[in-house]
Formats: sequence, structure tokens, C-alpha cells
Amino acid sequence: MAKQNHSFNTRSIHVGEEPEYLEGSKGEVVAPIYLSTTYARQEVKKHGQFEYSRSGNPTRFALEKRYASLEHANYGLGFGSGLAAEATLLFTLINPGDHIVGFDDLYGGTKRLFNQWKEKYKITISLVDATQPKLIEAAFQSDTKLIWLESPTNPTLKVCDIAAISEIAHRHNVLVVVDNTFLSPYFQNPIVLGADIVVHSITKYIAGHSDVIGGAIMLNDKELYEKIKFNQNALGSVPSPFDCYLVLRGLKTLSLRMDRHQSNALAIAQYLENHPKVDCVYYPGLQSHPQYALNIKQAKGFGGMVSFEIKGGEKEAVQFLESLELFTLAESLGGVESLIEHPALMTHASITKKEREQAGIKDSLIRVSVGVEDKDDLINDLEQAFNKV
Ligand code: P1T
Repeated sequence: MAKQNHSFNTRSIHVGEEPEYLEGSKGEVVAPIYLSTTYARQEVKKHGQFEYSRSGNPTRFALEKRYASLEHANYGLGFGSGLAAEATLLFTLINPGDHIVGFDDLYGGTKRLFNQWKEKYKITISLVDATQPKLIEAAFQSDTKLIWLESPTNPTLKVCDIAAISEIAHRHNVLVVVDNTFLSPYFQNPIVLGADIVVHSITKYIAGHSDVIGGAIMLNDKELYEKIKFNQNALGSVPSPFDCYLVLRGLKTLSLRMDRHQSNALAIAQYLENHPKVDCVYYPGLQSHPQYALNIKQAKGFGGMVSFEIKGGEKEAVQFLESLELFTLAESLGGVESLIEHPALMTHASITKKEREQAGIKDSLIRVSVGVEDKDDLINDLEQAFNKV
């Protein structure tokens, strides 16, 4: 049986899927996909371990145990998408009139969700450059409820000091949420650094194969866990048992994949940094990155996401992107195959131009999700596309 003091590589394979994980299990090594939506009772007033699959499902039960373990958290919850996790969390935590402080660079869909809540529930949001913790503190109001961070951010890969911000937040009784999608729990554990709640788009590295949309929340606080779990059922924002199975399977190779994503990303970042048609490269694993040292301090790696600005503007970016042959021009990230996209026109098109400018998302910005293919094949493809610009 895997224990919490086993290494990440061991926990990501075993936790939740121990053969004895369910009462009455037959010793199966892989958690079965429990498709049944409902569970028979012996007595009218009493149900067994499971009642109805929205409130609890054995395959999801196995996965949620693993989620908790990977982030060194007491509790894990699975959702039908990253945004379903985020919406359930906001629904649970935020009341009309509350104030949220967020990193000025966040996934566009997260900002779109914030903007919806802002209008509907009259909440206020301050987006600040969280690379400077003092700006976070300066943004606090008496009604500030939570801080929402990504580190590194999507898509400009800014890194913030999670421990320092958590310390400030807790002095003011404010909760810290970290979206840990970009580094995955293999490279970074925000709860260990002091954050209260971690959210993930499982769709990305954790599932890892571009075939599951999923989300997760991990946390230590029992009372808050019970409230979120209540709303996971009340809102019905749950993943399917088949998707849970795919995530349990994908997680078994997370550490192997992340190591290769990272070594390929570093090679590509270094190649781009020396390219005459590139203005600047954003990758926390480059010594030129402004928070290179901070990322080393708080994380075990830099991840597989690289962004860069091509010389010129939108025209050159589009020409470059449409000339690639091996990279797939598509939104999303974290799968084994390399993807590339134009944030201003694709993943971050749902937010206003002003918000994009504040976050530093220029029309020349290109975001790369470096896959686990052969790095020379990837670099050759980039080179032939640059030659066409
Ligand atoms: O797509 P979904 O599983 O709902 O997750 C939303 C989400 C949340 N947080 C981060 C940091 C994300 O990057 C995402 C989704 N991002 C993309 C689809 C993208 O291409 O950036």
C-alpha cells in the first residue's frame, strides 16, 4: 500500500488504486470503470458507501484519493473541467459584494468567469502584478475574500512567491487559491508552500493525452472541503467514470512525461533565445527569466510551456504558425503532442484588449506547449517555419 511518505513517482501510480481500495473489491490492480448511476439499498433509510453517482462514484473515489495525495493535501475533489472546478469554488466561497485579488496574467477563461461573476453578483476584482507581493497587499480591502494565483502564469509565464503571498494573505484572513496547472503537482505543491486551495485543469499535464476534459480541487480544511463537496453534488459539476479512469491511467506516467516535457522545453527555449527572428523568450528555466531564482526556490522544475515574441506583429505570428508542419495549431496544452497557439487570437481572445495589454499579451506573442516528441524534430520544424516568415 502506498503511503504519503512514498515518493511522488510511487504515489502517482498506486494511491487510490490499491487492490483493497473498496469494500468487497476482488483484488483488481486497476480501478474498474463503474458506470452504474445508482446503487441499490438494503434498507429504505440507509445507503451503502455509494448512493447515486453524482454524489459519489467508486472510480472517482479512487481518483480523488490520488488527487489529494499528489498535492500533499487532506482532500481531493474531481470535476468535469478546470472551469467547473473554478466555478464550483467561486460559488462556494464568494458572496455578493466580495472582493477578489488576482494575478493580472491568468488563463483567459478564468478571467472571463471572473467578469461574469463581477456583473451578476456585484463582486469587485483587482488584477495586479503578483510578481511583487507588496502590490497584492496594497490591493487588499476590508471585503477581500481570496487571492487567485497562477505560477507560472498562462501565457506569459510570470512566477510569483507563493509562500510570501500566503503569509501576507493569512495575516489579513484572506484565502489563497493557486491554479497549479502549468507545473503540475510533480514540480510544485502550493499547499506545502502555504496556499489554502489548489485548482487544476486536469485536461492538461495530469491527464496528459489531450483526450479528457477535467478539473480538480485539493485542500486541507475539512469544513471547506465539506462545503465544496456539497456543491460538487448540488451543482452536478462531476467528471464521468470513464474520464476518471483515463486520468488514473494518465497519472501513472506524469513524472516521466514532465521530465521530457521540461528537457524539450529548455532546448527549445534556448534555441528561440538565440534566433534572429525572435524578440524575447519567456521560460522560467532560462537564467534570463526575471523570476528564475524564485522558481528554483519554490518548485522542483520549470515545466514544458514556453512563450515568445516573434519580430514583427500579428502578420508574422500568423505566417509562422500556419507554416508549421509538426506542431499542431490548437488551444490547450500539456498533452504528449506539441501544440502551438496565438494567445491574443485564441486562448485569451475572450478577455478585453485592455486586460490583455495589462497582462503583456502582445499580438506578436506565441505560446508553445512542448510535447515529448524528439526535440530535434521539433526544432527543425520551428526552423523551417521561421524561414517562411
Ligand atoms: O479547459 P478546462 O479544463 O476547463 O481548464 C481551464 C483552465 C484553467 N486553468 C488554466 C491555467 C488553464 O490553462 C485552463 C485551460 N487552458 C486552455 C484551454 C489553454 O489553452 O490555455
